Amino acid sequence: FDYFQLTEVVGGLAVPGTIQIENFDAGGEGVAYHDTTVANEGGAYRPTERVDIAASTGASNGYLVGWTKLGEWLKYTVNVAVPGLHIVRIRVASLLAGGTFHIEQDNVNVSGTLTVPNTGGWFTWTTVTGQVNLTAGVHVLKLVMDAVGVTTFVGNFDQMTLVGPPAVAPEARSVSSRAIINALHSPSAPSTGLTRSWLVDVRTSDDVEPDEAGWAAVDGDATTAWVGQAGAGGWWLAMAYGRVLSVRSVDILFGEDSLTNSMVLFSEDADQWTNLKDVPAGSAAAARYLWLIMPDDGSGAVPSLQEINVK
Ligand SMILES: [Ca+2]
Ligand SMILES: [Ca+2]
Ligand SMILES: [Ca+2]
Repeated sequence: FDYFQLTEVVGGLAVPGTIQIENFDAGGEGVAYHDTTVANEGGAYRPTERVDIAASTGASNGYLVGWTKLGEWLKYTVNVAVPGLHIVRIRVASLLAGGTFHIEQDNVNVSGTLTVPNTGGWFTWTTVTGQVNLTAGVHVLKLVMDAVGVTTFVGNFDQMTLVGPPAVAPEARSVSSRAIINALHSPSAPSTGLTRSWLVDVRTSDDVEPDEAGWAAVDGDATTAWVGQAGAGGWWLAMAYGRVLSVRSVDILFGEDSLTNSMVLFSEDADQWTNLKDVPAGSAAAARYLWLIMPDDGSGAVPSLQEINVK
């Protein structure tokens, strides 16, 4: 056995960040988790806990939580850095159609119903994506199993990644104060995107103020790129425009070896965000803010964004 060494997590697991499902809180049955069978059915990692953990080479950290049944739950004490919308990505697997689950913060359902799809195998992983609105500070997240699938289990769970909102919400700034930017984004300049001239602010997860690096991803020059600094949990790049735009597509030119798994959210107020992929084909999104999110895929790759074209 690889015996689990519980290291005290001062202030909770970091959010944004990635949480291994097998790293649920200490405290045992009824306190840190509820599991319907006394044994750890997989026998791995934390053999004295009831939670069913299996060693699996394809799972992040080498372990998964399986044998998940109706009513079971797991708690994670977390420290949320920035309040607001977070993208949650849960890595799951199921031989056939799985069941449903949800995520609570301090016993309030914040995710709505999430479903484990048929991934074709117990060790064939996919990522289920949802949105959760979180309160900042030290709180308890709870992963709750709601219904089993045809397999009689909810599914296998590997890890959960939470990507946070921009620490500083993008705000419209005067283009005129940025001579170079103004030139690059002037309506008369060559432009592949109709909205380039309205772009007034770019912020990134590098959290540098003022954050000029992100402009390399929108300067109309594919030879320059924003390369995200190495970090845990994921990266984001937020763009603010001087007015509400009609956005039909966002084309992203990635650099070599870039992380490419990304999601684009849009908003009129930088408060309520909608996934661009949820906009029906042929329709336009009313967007003043765009928020590109790239979760860490564990491969060591970082995002390299040569150009983002909004059309
Ligand atoms: Ca058990
Ligand atoms: Ca179980
Ligand atoms: Ca894991």
